[in-house]
Amino acid sequence: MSFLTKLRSKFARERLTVKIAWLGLDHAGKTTIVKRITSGEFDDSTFRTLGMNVDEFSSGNVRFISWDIGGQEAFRESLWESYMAGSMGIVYVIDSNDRQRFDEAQAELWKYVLDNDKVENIPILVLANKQDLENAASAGEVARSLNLHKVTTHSYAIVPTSAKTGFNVEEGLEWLRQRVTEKIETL
Ligand code: G3D
Ligand code: MG
Repeated sequence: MSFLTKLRSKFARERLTVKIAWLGLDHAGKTTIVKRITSGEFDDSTFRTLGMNVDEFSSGNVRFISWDIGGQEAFRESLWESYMAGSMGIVYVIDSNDRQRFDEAQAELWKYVLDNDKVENIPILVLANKQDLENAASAGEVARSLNLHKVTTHSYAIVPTSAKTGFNVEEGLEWLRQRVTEKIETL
């Protein structure tokens, strides 16, 4: 067995600990999704995230250290870049019901993540959240608004979710778990 093969099977057996960063405008639902993952329930008493929350949760063989960063403008400018450093995945959350802010969400995603030389080629999971709301935009509409078809530098997926009902939250996380695991195995 070659050294690399041995290393890969060691990774497959062992738990990987991976930092991920949650990004997206304020009120998109980041903190509520993290709460849903860690508690399995919808908690509508989340307070506005001032600064950041750090949580841990597991999916399969991966233990995620999750950094949920306040989305307010003051935080975005000063904290996003430094908090993204060392992340092996980014979750970008959109309020699919707030079409008025799609342009702003698109500009932020491209400025801080996709057009940012300092962000390495790490997988990006886009969550089109709040799908339980009647007028929520579909994942396709959100993808078009974010210009995701122009992404060539990162592997990405867009998944419609609801932190309220739990719809697709685990599926989204599973996509990220697979991408992160693959990336580590090809190192
Ligand atoms: P943020 O961390 O991205 O800033 P929050 O966003 O998690 O604080 O959520 C902002 C508001 O959206 C919260 O409501 C929260 O309950 C709500 N929310 C989050 N996800 C969903 C969802 O999937 N569906 C619905 N219907 N609401 C959601 P409040 O009322 O506390 O502002
Ligand atoms: Mg928050």
